[in-house]
Amino acid sequence: MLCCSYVAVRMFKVPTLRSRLTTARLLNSSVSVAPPPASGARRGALGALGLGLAMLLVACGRGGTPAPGSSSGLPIGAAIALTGNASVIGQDQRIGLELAQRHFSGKGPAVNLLLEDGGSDEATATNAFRSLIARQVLALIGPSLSQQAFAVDPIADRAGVPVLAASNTAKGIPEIGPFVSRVSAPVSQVAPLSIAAALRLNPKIRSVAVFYAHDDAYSTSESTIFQKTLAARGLTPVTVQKTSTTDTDFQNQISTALRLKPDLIVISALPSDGGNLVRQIRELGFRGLLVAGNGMNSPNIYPICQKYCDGLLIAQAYSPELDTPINRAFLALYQKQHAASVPPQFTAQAFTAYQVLVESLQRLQASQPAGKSLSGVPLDQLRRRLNATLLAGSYDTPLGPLRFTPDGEVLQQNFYVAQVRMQPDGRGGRFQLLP
Ligand code: 1QQ
Repeated sequence: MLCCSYVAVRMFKVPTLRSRLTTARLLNSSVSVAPPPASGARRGALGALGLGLAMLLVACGRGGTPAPGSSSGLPIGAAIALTGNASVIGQDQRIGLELAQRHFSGKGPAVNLLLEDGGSDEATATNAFRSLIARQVLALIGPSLSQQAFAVDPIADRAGVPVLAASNTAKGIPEIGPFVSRVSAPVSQVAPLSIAAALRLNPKIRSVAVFYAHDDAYSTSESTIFQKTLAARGLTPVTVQKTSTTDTDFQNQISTALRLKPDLIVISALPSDGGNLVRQIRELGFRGLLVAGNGMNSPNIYPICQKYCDGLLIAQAYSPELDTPINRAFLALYQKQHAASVPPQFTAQAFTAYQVLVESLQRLQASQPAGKSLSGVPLDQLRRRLNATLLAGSYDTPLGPLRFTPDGEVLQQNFYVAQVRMQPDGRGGRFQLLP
């Protein structure tokens, strides 16, 4: 999948997007590959290898997963977790991107979405980012985890490639650099809501146990916010248990916590460690309220915690009930494929990230002199203009109206809290929004 090495692409000098797209079309490839210019001497030597490398490029072009129905157009890369712990979330994101492609197809400039597996670790995300940047994308969506973003966003930022995060919620993501922004609201805005909901459901809560995955940036960041929110309510945790995203057995930490008789347990973890933790907490007899964070914000946790997912409180940056034309259209597209269920938050956020990029490209196209298409603009200039246009725009999205601060932090208005309701057999469930 990641065969498009820098070596392979260095031989062509293709300064504009138009010539790059032409190259791709000539190669009968569904992807677009444009290299940085080679030096004069080197160019001569490399020229002799043209045919062979052109064939290699065709092969490499098949490496990423071109989105269905988008074999040409302005290239946008997406690196999301299709493997590993966070693939539970990546599956939701992939659906959001596919629905957005369908929705925006034929509206504005054609986009060619290049999807790569960003995995759930830094190394896989780095390969995906490097590969997509080498394929001369205008912008990147991803990676799935903040832990990965802190490793890979600086690579894109240094290369002048805009990164729009669709699910990175840790503190400090937009501050990585001027080319980094996000549509995923930060933990500081979202996480306190689930604590408030728990205290509304049970005002008698006095004693709280906190668990968090200490080796994950989002989990650490969110837990800090959870603990601050609790402290502001006069609730200092009776214990703070550190876990790891690779743990599967939590008996020791749970037994320690349960001896302190908590009324509430608050968890920041990724889907599979978090799902196992929830299941084991219930199996060991805890009956109180459980708050989980964004890492468990997907119906794909059901097979992990099964009937024990029931009752989990999770704050949301998306409501399927939002009654706007764009959300109704998104919901209808989703329900065509997924019958009676509603889109998960990560699906809505991925759709939104794609929307923001497409609408920014539309605005850029509209600002071009008559008869001049964006594909004639030099790539580095187009990326810069795309970033500036994106940050300056307002968007009516399934998440509601969105804007950005000059730093790239999302400005979103509405957030919610859901409670997971499982069927008694534990096979299915739903995220029910609390009033
Ligand atoms: C982050 C997150 C993850 C839980 C989303 C996939 O919020 O890593 O920032």
